[in-house]
Amino acid sequence: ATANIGVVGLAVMGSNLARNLASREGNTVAVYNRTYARTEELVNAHPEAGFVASESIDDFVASLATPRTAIIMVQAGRGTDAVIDQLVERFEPGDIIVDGGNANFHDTIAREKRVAETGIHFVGAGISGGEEGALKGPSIMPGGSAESYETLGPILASIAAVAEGEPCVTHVGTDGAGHFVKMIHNGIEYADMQLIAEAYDLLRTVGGLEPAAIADVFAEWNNGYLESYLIEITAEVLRQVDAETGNPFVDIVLDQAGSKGTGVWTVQNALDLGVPVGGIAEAVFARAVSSKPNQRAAVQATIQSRPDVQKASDVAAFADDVSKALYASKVVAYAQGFDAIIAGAEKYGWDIHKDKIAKIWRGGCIIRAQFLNRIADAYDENPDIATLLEAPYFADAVREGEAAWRRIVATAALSGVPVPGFGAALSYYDSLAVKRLPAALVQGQRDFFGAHTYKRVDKDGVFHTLWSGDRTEIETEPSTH
Ligand code: NBP
Repeated sequence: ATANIGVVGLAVMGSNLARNLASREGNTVAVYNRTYARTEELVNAHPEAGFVASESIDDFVASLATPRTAIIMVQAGRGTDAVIDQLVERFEPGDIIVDGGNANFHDTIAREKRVAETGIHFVGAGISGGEEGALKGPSIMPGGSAESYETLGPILASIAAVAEGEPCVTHVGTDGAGHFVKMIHNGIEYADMQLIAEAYDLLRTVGGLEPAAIADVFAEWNNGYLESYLIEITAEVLRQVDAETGNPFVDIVLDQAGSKGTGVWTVQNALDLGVPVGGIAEAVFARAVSSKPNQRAAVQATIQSRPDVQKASDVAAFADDVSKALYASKVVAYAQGFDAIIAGAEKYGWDIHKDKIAKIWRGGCIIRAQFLNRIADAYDENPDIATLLEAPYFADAVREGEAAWRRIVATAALSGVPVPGFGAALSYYDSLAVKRLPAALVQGQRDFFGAHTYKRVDKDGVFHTLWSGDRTEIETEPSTH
């Protein structure tokens, strides 16, 4: 037994993670893949890594020093379960199995329970950053027991991205906490991407700018408060020219966005938790709408004319408005994502430190940005704030951008530019900001058709109006006083 860490599953993610591990001093990395050819390919291509390769799972397990630690990087779902079963059969109490794939956190909770019964630790670890992250340093969100993190923590810290001197890894919480937080990360990523796409659409349609000019705008934004990996790569994508046609790359790509499901999971779970995540949900829906060519064509065929675009007269001022609307909408999306984390932590019993989550997202992952420091500061200052929008920095940012935000949503509506992200974020903000909501009328409707009862603004108790009778009010539950 010579290896201190093993990797099972050597497709793109696993082989990159194994190479990352092997590049860190002190690690000897055992590798195993169901199909041996893949193992051979990796080992031959990277002799410098000094991999300990095994053709059989038995040899792989034997090559691990005790307590054994193995990271599974195989296809989420059945592949993961198959490997867990193989390892559980051969591991001993105290050994650690890590699932680094994109598992659904409900599966992780069930797997942890099943594996923990054998005395073996099971850690579901969200790993973000794609193949480059896996190789050069991802953001890592491990769940599982605190005990297993004592062994695993230093290994993960050695391969994680580093942001401002700190490794982008923290023990998120027990059992499925890591995969839950990874799921929310992906939901926020959907929202961030959609908002950026809407900003591009506005700059092009209303601002009249060509993709290359918009790339310049984004590159400039990347030097300011919007600085982020996603803004940076957006500029690169917009600058790209198609070699075949000479057209902007963005114009030759079919406008139907795909998704792999983690954004959908975020919204499904937010619905279950009763957390409004409209900014994230609209981003998921926007991809779904884009991928309905039949419905789009059907509506387009019925249209006589489209609204006149309210062309921007001062493009620089318009771009400034768009950047403020983008920032305010982004703040809302992140606030909603963190609300979902808070609700998940409460429901599933996780002691999640919001400031630490914001910090481990500063490097290695897709939503990496300086901006996350502001979120970390806000929760560090007061972990119990009701919403990020209450934190002084964000309250100020939204206040400063508010007028621009409204102008942009109004201009988009008048011009017929779809802004589901900007619009949902602004409506959410207004819903929190307005003194009275029409929810009072909804309560009245519910009481009318379903006797669902209501509370009054002026006294305690629960009431029902006899709508089909003489319409007098009765108290259905006595007041607490
Ligand atoms: P894939 O998701 O394409 O899975 C291929 C690997 O799974 C191969 O090693 C394959 O072995 C193995 N495998 C399968 Br399929 N069924 C198996 C079984 N029943 N028993 C044992 N091994 C099995 O690999 P990937 O794209 O490298 O992704 C790995 C994990 O990382 C996935 O969970 C994925 O969702 C996640 N991921 C994360 C990111 C990110 O940014 N965080 C990006 C991409 C992927 P074989 O060679 O014998 O077929």
